[in-house]
Amino acid sequence: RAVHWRRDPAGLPVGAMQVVIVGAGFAGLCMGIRLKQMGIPFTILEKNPTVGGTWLENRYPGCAVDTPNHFFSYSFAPNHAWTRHFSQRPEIHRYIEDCFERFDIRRYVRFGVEVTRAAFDEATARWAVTIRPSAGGAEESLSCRALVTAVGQLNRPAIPSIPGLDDFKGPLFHTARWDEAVPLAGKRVAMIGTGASAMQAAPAIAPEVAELVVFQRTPHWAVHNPNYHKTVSAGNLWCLEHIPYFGQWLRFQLFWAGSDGFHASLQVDPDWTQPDLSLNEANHRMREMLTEHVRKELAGDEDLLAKVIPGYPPYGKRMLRDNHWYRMLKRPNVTLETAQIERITENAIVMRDGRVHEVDVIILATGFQASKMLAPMEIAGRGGRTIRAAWGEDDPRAYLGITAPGFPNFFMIYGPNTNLAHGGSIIFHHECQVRYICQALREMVEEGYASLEVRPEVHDAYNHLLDETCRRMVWTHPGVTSWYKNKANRVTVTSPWRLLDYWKLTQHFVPAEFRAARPGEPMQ
Ligand code: N01
Repeated sequence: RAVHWRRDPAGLPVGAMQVVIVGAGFAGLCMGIRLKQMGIPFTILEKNPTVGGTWLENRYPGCAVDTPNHFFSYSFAPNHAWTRHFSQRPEIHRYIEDCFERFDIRRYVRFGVEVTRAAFDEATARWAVTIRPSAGGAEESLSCRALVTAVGQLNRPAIPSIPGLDDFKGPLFHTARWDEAVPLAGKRVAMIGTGASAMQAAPAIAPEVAELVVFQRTPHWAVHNPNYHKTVSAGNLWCLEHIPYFGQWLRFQLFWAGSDGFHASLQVDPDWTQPDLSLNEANHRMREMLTEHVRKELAGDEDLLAKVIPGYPPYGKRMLRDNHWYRMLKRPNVTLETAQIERITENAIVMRDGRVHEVDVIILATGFQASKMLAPMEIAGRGGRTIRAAWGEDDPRAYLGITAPGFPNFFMIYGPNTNLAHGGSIIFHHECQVRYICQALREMVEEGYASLEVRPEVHDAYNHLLDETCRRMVWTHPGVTSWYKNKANRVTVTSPWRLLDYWKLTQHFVPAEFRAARPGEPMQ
């Protein structure tokens, strides 16, 4: 629905609502499509030379999605031709590219520019956005009424501070910066980390390398899904193509499973008798099911089994999908190393117990700096106060994960506490956030507001409830370390709400929760 451009007695000129979106991945594209449909002018700024965000940057072998694709795609752009239930990176990237073309968004994107700083000017109620070419060069400033960040949470690789890392003479790279020029065939390869990236990359390279040493600091739980490696059957493709609403029904089922499915198993039962291992009955049943799968896969290798069964409850860290991980560990050319790394030398990784693994290549599957949200951009709100000052080093907070007091006309997609850790599609979350932001912008245009800012008490009450809810969930379990939390053990990244709850929370923009001002007037 296009915005009804009310003739504005307060003087906000028609067309004064220019929006800058930072990021041309799934989230930025979604925002652009909706703004275009509303008739609101916008520009998307993208640091890379083309679209795709995380699906452009992560190019490691085996890179794929682990949310079913019929849900991990836009509700308004269903793709009935997914070849797999869990598609590989190239097919997902093609889908994103196709949407950019189909909705004619590419011409709104400025590629190869990084936003270094955005500052809100209270006199004009506009954001001044400073950009510079990604390849280096002179800075430039853009002005807009509203700023929307769509930069994701998982875009700055976490490089571990292992002593001697810089001494290594061979190739060394992070999974999200995969060096395709480095041949791995016949090489001795070290992979540090056993999270979602390693779970996909290691089994993909294991058959070609001479030796693969996987360095596991903590084991992760991984679930078996019979569809994970399957292509979509001809029967399903036919149904998707020919039966009305079949695609929506499939999507709804996946939504419902992600919404309700295992949410109960994440809640701490204070009376539970084995709190180290599980949280409640449902969580314990999950533990038994997962353990049974690993037992079957490792058939009798008790040493390996003892190393890979986590000591913390299921869902404490992100639940992985078994990508033939356990079978890979049984390969004769694969070693699972669980001792602590002491240091790295020019050609080896030395363990704390003195053992040495000589390797040719080191791959860091060590994750991302998720809690340092929006970094390295500097966002300065009212009074010049930066978001870093408001959040500290690693304590991001926002109302609904979208907006923060002191930062008028500023909206985030995939902001604090919006990551999904219990099933569901992050694209669904993006769509909830985009719909909410569009309603806020519509409110501004139709009411002639120059600025709009969430009330601090609304923000604080929401975050209080969120913290209380997270405290009763598996992520704050004392046996669990993860990137879902900051150094103070507060969950900053992940959403505690079921999909349905978040959909309801963001369904209607409530004007009373915001302060607003028409041009030249004080905030009310
Ligand atoms: O990163 P991670 P990831 N010494 O942080 C270990 C998304 N994603 O890139 O568990 C030794 O999960 C660390 O050990 P520990 C998805 O949301 C999605 O794998 O902290 N080890 C851990 O094993 C995912 O959750 C897909 O003890 C060190 C690993 O490195 C998120 O990205 C695919 C270490 C990091 O795991 C991040 O996944 C891929 C050190 N100093 C990624 N530092 C899909 O399928 C860290 N580790 C959609």
